[in-house]
Amino acid sequence: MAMAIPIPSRQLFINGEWREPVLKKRIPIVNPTTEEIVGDIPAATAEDVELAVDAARQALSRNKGKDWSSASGAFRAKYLRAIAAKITERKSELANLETIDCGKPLEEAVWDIDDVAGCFEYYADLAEGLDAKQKAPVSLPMENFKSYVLKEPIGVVGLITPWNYPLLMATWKVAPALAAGCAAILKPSELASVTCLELAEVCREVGLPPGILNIVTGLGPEAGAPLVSHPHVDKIAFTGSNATGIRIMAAAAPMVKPVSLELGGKSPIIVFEDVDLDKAVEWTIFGCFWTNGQICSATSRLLVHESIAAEFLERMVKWIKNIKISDPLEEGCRLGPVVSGGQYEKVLKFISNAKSEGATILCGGARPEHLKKGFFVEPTVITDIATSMQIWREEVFGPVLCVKAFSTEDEAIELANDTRYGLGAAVISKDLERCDRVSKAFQAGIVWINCSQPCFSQAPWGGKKHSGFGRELGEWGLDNYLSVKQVTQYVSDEPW
Ligand code: TXE
Repeated sequence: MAMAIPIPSRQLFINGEWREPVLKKRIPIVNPTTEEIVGDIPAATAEDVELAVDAARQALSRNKGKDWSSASGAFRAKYLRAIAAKITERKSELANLETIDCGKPLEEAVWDIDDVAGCFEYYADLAEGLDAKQKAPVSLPMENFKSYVLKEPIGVVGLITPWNYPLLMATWKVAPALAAGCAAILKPSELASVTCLELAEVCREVGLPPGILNIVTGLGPEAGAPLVSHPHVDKIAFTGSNATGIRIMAAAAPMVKPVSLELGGKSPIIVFEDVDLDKAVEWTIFGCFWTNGQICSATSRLLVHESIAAEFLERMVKWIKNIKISDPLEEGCRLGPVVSGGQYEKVLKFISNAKSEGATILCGGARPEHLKKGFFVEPTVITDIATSMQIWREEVFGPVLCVKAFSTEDEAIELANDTRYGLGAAVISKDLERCDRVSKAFQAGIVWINCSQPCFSQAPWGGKKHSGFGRELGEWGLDNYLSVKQVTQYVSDEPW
């Protein structure tokens, strides 16, 4: 088993320096595996947010012409690559910290940190590519005019992130924002900020110009809300709950401040009758129980064809019984604790509500008997579900899979789309024409065929309906932080 490493004691990161919060408050860090307090993080308030926004503003107006936003993309790319290199250098330490902080299996945390480095590298490439795309001509129908487009950084951006992939979700925002030439203030989740504070240390070590990335940890209403309502923050990018997303959108509205929102989901996975059963079982389990079920795109509603449903469920339950649930630092662990006591209570409440509404708990549904401490919930499969039940309609954000059988493709699609959310959706079938039809019919921003959850920095990520709007990753992720300026010139000597 890997040894837990001590959590570094950090301050807020403002203007390239560590800075104690003005009100000197701190928030304890609880290890979800042991329920012990293992450190604390600084708790920023509006006073600290003010300093961070000011630092970001100044960073963009310093050395006009040679500053971060007007320098070449190649200049910014050097820093992004240096950050990626440092992160790779510290990979095992960062993964260990992530596991202690949020409870995800160490092996998964290692993959996350690899993805973090990869994402910084990817946006370094796109930053370089931006240089060639400046002054992109627009063809006009009149010869006496010529027009081109400038892509300019939006300015100072506020990035508010969740706890399920603490450093990776921060990176999905920080890397493109910096690549675009913005200055950023990152507000990670108070439930898992440790690795984001280490990102601050990485930025300090690589000599990122002061004020370009500021990191203010703290509670949502105390540190997040002032960022949203600050008149000098030009854009907010948010990943988190639907309720908080709505609050953020409302708070940004009076300033006509752009927001991009990624708000979770209740994603379906459709398994047709022609599948290889074991492969389909594996993807279904991976799609729902990966990261302890705490994934915004988790395919947590299984729709399985009635002709294979009984056999499929039998194999799935057998498979689930072999999932190793343990201290996430232990080798081979596949399921650790959920992130906090609050989340643990919430998940168990969802399960007990499902029971009282008449659903059947096919397996799991409680704390594993062999673990007396920690916020552990067994992988849970629920059947006999009516579409009116809470468990079918609301995001659980824990290891809980809902199952319904279907008889026709149309019925499967109708059930799949029977949700206010629209983030991910998966279809498993050997009939690729059918997969194609179903992909088009899904009301979702991300569709997986014959898999569930793989995610690449190059492909767009985001949802429809109540799952939010705006796309992260890929070129779309960079566009999130750029504004488009049309420049049109009259080029004729003739009078107009
Ligand atoms: O989320 P919040 P929480 C879902 C999941 C989970 C539930 C609650 O169902 O059980 O949300 O988790 C900051 N102004 N998801 O409470 O509140 C907050 O500090 C500005 C799905 O952690 O949405 C944190 O940094 N910011 C999700 C971030 O918002 C505010 C991932 C997310 O917290 C704020 C996480 C405010 N008024 C939870 N209030 C996904 N889509 O992946 C809070 N915050």
